[in-house]
Amino acid sequence: MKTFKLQTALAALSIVLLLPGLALAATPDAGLSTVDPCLVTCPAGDTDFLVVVRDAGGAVIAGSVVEVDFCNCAGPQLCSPGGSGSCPDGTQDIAILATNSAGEALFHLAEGGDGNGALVDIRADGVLLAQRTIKPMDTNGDFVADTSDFSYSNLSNDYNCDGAVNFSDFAIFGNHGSFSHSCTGPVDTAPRTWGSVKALW
Ligand SMILES: [Ca+2]
Ligand SMILES: [Ca+2]
Repeated sequence: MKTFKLQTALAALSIVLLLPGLALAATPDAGLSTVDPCLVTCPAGDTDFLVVVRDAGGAVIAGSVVEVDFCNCAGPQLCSPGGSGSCPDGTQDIAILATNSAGEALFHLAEGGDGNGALVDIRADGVLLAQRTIKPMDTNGDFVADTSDFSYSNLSNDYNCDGAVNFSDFAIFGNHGSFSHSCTGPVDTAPRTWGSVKALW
């Protein structure tokens, strides 16, 4: 009898443990998920781009695989050796990160160039959440942000995405371009396996 009770208890416990798994299988909802309105990048990878993934009920999804996909942009965009995913042209220009328990994926995208205005796709578990154009500190694509990259006539320098380039944008740019920020390391934003960490050494 005791064995039966133990088995019953273990079965009930298994069901409880499986419930969070059911939540992980929820489908991301583009309308209720949140994607930062501005995709601001710097080769040094010291800007933030936040994605919060929610399902159709508005609940956050933990463990959702979020992709920031630069494949529509011609040529390499992410600092060498690139992101976690490959594009059809062979570049490693897809950054991948899983959401935490709050449904958040916070990217620090080490990137150069404005992608010629091409749209960057942001997906979660394969669902397209939004598209953004790049607002890069390095507008001329030499993977260095310096004073040659800012112009009041270039909308790529609109770092607060208000539709105009003015001193507010220059103030943001100054924290990067004034210091000649360049690529400082791998851009890979996905959690590394021990094997890939060892491969770096
Ligand atoms: Ca540059
Ligand atoms: Ca602006």
